[in-house]
Amino acid sequence: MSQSIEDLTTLLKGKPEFAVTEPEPGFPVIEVTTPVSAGTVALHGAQVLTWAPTEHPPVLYVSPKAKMVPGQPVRGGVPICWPWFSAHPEDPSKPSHGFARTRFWELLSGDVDGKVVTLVFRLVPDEETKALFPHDFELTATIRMADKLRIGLKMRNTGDDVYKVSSALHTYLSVGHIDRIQLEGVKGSHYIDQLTSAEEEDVYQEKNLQIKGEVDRIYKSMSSVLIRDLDRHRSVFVDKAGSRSTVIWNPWKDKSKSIKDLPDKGYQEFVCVEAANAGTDKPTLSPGSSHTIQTVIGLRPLG
Ligand code: TA6
Repeated sequence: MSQSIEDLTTLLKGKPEFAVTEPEPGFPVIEVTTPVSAGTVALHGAQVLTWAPTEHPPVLYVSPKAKMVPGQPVRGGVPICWPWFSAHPEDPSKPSHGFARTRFWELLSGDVDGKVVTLVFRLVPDEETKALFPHDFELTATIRMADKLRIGLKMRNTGDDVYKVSSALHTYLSVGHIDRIQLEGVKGSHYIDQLTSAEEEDVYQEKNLQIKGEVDRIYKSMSSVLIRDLDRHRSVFVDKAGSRSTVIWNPWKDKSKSIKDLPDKGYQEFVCVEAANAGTDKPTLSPGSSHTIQTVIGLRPLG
């Protein structure tokens, strides 16, 4: 259950940069307008759904078939995958990508500082999360919108046992056409190919990456990624911190058809470039310790 529209409106009172809406019953969204950009963030999953600099086409992709149903993942924007990335390592019956993206988070604050607008959300355990993940934690998501989009996820172990986590800021980037983009920044790194999950052998990325089929890879890299988008005559950068792995995913034709909340040709309009702690990059949280993963997304000239 989310905070009520009234609670949220009161919390953000007097700040015209924010507006609270409810695109679906029981699914509040905060609309953000800065002097240089605009976006929307759902209380559900503390999920950034949209963001773009003013007068620019969307930077994030949201499937036109995305469903805003409490407890179900929303296909697009920046889902927060935690406390595990992809399938649960021991129990495949547990929800893929953990539960952070399908819970209502608490809005703690909304602040404006010149051109920068900041929203802070928190998620703490309840009976349902304990059944899935028997540990104590406090998650804080800090979302800053200005001429860039900055999302930071701080994960703190508030319990008295040690545990490992994996995570991803699962960013869906909108592109002009998948055939006419090139990804720079992974050349020279190694990756685990999730499509040949038989063995986690490293594959070497010899060149800049063009998407010519289904791609589902965990790159062992701390580098930024630049997506050169020829149709939109722009580049999109994905910087990151606290992350030694970058996931790149596109479902391509066949999988696009099999994903019910994605149009058959949806694969042509996005690529996921995810700041992650995935594969062998799994932080250990000891009691009282914390780890923060961050992604910063923005535009550059095509160059
Ligand atoms: O990040 C890539 C991935 O793990 C793919 O394997 C695919 O499953 C994608 O995430 C989307 O996962 P979802 O559970 O949101 O359908």
